[in-house]
Amino acid sequence: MTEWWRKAVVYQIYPKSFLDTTGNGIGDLRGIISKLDYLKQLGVDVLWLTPIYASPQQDNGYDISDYRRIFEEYGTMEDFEELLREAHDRGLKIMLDIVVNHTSTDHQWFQEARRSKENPYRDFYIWKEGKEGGKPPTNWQSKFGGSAWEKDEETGEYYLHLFDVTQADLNWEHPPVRREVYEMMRWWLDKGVDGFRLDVINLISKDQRFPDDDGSVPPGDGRKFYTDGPRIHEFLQEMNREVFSRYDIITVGEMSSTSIPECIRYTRPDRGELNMTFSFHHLKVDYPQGEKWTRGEMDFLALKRILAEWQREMHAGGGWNALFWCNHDQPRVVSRYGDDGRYWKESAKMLATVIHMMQGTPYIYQGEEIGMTNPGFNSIDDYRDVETHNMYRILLDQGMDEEEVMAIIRERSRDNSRTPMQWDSSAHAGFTKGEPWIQEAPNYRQINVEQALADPDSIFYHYKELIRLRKEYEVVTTGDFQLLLPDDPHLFAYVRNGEGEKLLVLNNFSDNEVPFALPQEVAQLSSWKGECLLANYPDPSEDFRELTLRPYESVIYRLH
Ligand code: TEU
Repeated sequence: MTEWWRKAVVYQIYPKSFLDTTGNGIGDLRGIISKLDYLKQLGVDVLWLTPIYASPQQDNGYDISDYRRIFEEYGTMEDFEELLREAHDRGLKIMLDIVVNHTSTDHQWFQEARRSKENPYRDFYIWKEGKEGGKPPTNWQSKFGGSAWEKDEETGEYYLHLFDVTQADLNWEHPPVRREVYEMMRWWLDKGVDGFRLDVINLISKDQRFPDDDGSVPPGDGRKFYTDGPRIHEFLQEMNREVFSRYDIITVGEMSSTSIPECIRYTRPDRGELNMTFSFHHLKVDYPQGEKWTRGEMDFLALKRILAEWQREMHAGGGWNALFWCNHDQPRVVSRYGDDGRYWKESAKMLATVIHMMQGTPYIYQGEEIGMTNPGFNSIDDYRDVETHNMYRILLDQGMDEEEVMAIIRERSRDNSRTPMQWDSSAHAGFTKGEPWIQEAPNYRQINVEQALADPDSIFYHYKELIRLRKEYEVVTTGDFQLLLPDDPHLFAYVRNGEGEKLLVLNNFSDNEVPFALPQEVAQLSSWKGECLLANYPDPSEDFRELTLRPYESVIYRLH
C-alpha cells in the first residue's frame, strides 16, 4: 500500500509575503483563502504554512509566543478555521509549521522561567552558570552569529539559544515540556489540521555534558553536541506514539546538518518517527569550505553526487526524502543554479524537472512555479532578515568592505525568497494596496502569475505537467534511481527503474550545446521504445539514445 503522502506534492506558503487583503503591507490568511483556486489549478495536494502563531516576529514567526493563537496581523482563529474548511472543500490539505526547539522569550513559559531559579517553569529552558572571567558556559555559536548563550541579569545565569537571542531553546529532558508540546500538537490536529513540518527537529536533544567544542570536527561551533543528539530518536518515537500515530497525517522534519543513516532512522516506517526529512547538503555545494557567508561557484559534480547518494541510499534503507530546491531560507534556485537572464524560462523548467522526477515528496515554494528570482537589493536597508542584519555587522567588524559584504548578502540572504509574491504587473506586484513590509523584486512586471497563466508555455504549466506525471506514472513514486554520467560537467542524467517501465531524465545545466549518448551501463535499453513525456523546448529529439541537448534543455523520456 502506498501511503497518500508518498504521491503528494506540497506547496509552501510564506504568509507574510503571499497576499495582503487589508492594506497593511503584510500578507494574511484571507489572502491565502482567496488564492486556493489558483493552487488547486497548479495541482498540489498539501499547503504548508510557515508559522502563523502569535509572535513578536523577530524571526518572522519562528519565535512563537503563544502556540494556540494566530498572529493578529494574519487574522483570527475564525479566519484560520475558514481557511481549513475552504481548503478541505477543494481537496487540499493544510500542514502547519511547528517550532518546538525553542520559543520566543516573550512566551509565558520563558517569562515565568526567567523570574527565579525556583520558578516551576525554570526547567522548561536550558540554564547554566557562566565560566570564570565572565565567559559563557560553552563556546557554542548561534546559527545567526555570535555566542549561543545569553546572560539573563535577573538570576545571573545564561540560557541557550541556538538561533536569535529572542529564541530560547526548550529543555526536552524535562518531561512537562514534552507533555505540553504533544498536547498542543493534538489540539491542532483535533481542529482538522493535516500534518506538521517540524522546524529544526533534529536539534532538540542536547548532549547533557555541555562540553566545549574543540574544533576537531569542523565547523567547531558546537553543533556536534546537539545535531541528531543522544535522545533524538527516543523523543521522536514518543511524539509519534503520543501524537502522530493517532491521526492520518503527513509529517516532515527539517534536519539541520544531518546524515543519510540518521534520516533512514527518522523515516523508516517501522521505526515510528516521521514520514520524511529535509536535508540541506545539496544546497551547500556553492559554499566554499562549507562557509555560507562567502561567494562561491556551484560544484556541479558534488551536486549530482549528493542528490544521487540520497536517492539511492534512502531508497535502499527504506527511508523517504522531501525533495526541494527552494524555501524561505534559501535564495531563489533559478538565480542560484540556473540562469535568471537569457535562459530564465528554460533553466527554471529544467531545475523543476530534475527534482520532480526523483523519488520522494516534492515541495514547491511560493513563486518558484512562476520562476521568481533573487531581487538584487543594493542597500542593507532593503533587507529585513535578522540573520542578514547580524551577518552584515559581523562581516563589517571583521574588516570586510561594505561593497563585498553587500555582494555576499545579495547572493545569500534569506530575504531573496521572502519578497512579495508576484501576482500581476500592478503596483507592488498586486501583493498589497499599502506599503509592503519588504520591497518586491523589480522584475515583477515581466514575472508574475497573471503572465504565467496567460502563456501556455510558462514555467507554471511545466510544474503542472510535472505534478500530473507524478500522479500518472507509478515509476516516479516507486522506481529506483540510477545516475548516468556522474563525471559529465554539464549533464544531470538519470534513469528511474520501475516494473516494465523506465524514465530517462536528461538535463543540461549549461548554456552550451552538449552531446549525450546512452552509456554502456544502460545499453540494454537500446531495444526499448521511448516517447517524450515532457520537455522545455518545443521540438525535443525523438532519438533518446543519441542527441544534442541545447542550453538548459531538459527532456523526460518514458521507455517501455
Ligand atoms: O531554519 C533552520 C536552519 O538551520 C536554517 O536553514 C537557517 O536559516 C540557516 O542555518 C541560517 O544560516 C529553521 C527555519 O526554517 C528558519 O526560518 C528559522 O529561522 C530557524 O529554523 C529558527 O527557527
